[in-house]
Amino acid sequence: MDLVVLRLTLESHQMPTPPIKPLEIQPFLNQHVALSRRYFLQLGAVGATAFSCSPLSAKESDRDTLLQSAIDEIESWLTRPEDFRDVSRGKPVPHSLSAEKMSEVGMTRDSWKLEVISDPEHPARLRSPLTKEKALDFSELMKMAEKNSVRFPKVMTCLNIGCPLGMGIWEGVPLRDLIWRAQPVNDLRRIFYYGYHNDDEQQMFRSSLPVGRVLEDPFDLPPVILCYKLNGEWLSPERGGPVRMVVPEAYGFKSIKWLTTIVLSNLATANDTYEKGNNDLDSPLKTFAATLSVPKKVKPNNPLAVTGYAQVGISGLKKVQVWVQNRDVKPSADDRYFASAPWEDAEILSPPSQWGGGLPGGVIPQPTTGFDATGQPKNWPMRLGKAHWAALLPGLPAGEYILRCRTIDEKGAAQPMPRPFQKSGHAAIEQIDFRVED
Ligand SMILES: Nc1nc2c(c(=O)[nH]1)N[C@H]1C(S)=C(S)[C@@H](COP(=O)(O)O)O[C@H]1N2
Ligand SMILES: [Mo]
Repeated sequence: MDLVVLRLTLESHQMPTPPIKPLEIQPFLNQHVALSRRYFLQLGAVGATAFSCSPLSAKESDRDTLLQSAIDEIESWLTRPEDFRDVSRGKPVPHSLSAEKMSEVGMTRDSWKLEVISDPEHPARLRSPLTKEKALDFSELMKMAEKNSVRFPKVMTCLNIGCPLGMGIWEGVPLRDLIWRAQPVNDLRRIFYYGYHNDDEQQMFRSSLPVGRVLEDPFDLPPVILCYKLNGEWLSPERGGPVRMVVPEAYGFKSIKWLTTIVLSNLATANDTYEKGNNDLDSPLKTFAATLSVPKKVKPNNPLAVTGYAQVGISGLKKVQVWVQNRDVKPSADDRYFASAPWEDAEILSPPSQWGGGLPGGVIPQPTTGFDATGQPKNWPMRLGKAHWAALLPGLPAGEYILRCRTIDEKGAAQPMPRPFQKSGHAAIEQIDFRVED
């Protein structure tokens, strides 16, 4: 609960994203999966080219033990549903209600109902709105799922927090399948939707999409879904169950939890609750990197192992790079994003041998977008997912240093470009201080 309150305070005051320090991250890494050595076969070779004085070589058996043990501590690729960071508004937050109350207000699979209605203010013409008596219930949703359901991996990230909340495989029915049930015929330009909000208009958290995004999937994106499972398990109340919206390419605020109402509208502009607070409502996920572990103190001339993650945004991920700056050497003031610094490539880790996240049987469910029939990824790293990286930095003389990491996306843009503004999602270059001393 305290955590929830903290997040909400952060959000409502629109504070800058807090830098992610290794110590703060630790509590969230509740499920370190010991990744098998065999899996990182390729790493040695990549590492050796990254740092010329690195003791790495192309042979697995020669893999630097310092780096390997740092890699062994990296969080799992998928996050257990209960380990997601929670961003939920409401007094009380709906997932804290008693079981009895939840069943009274439709927050259980047995009691859930979803209405699809026309916007009274900007009506869309519908032949068959799904109002009160005709509202969809969970068993009907499951019937739709038998005909057509999808699963895709996606990282959930709050536009205002920056550090991903969790990585999941989300399962659901394409929203458009439901929209067609309402038989829209005309005057439909936007779809907005909201969830249970303690029956208090003031607490409503609403999001919206242009109808075109719902009816068709541009740029090979997965569809927008009515999501009922996460990592193979029924969606918990905390994650927005029984049903939440999940918008693959969007920041978290588009993925409304405890979904109750879908409104088909002829409104031509966005009307998301997140508009308040100066948020950029049309921003797809950005690519950026951050550290997971950096030693605070190192002995002179001893190599340091550094690990981290990258959020792979809409423009993909080509590289993760790191740069160590001696505090005594000031970078040039007109190079805001350190574009001319001597960045070195880190290693983007291969797919893990264990996915984590509490997947039943530990296997990727079949079929899942982006994975083949044997449960292996078709491409790596995966767009809209997470990737992990590691680097072995050469030993340094005594002094105070700043470690920075950044991504290069598939278009060649170096973080925080091409979209550096904070209100379209976090992409600022992280900086971590460390000291080299005896
Ligand atoms: N009904 C409702 N849905 C919501 C929210 C909310 O407060 N109420 N928060 C949104 C925001 S801002 C984010 S970032 C994500 C967080 O999802 P998570 O709590 O599952 O990590 O949920 C979104 N869906
Ligand atoms: Mo958010």
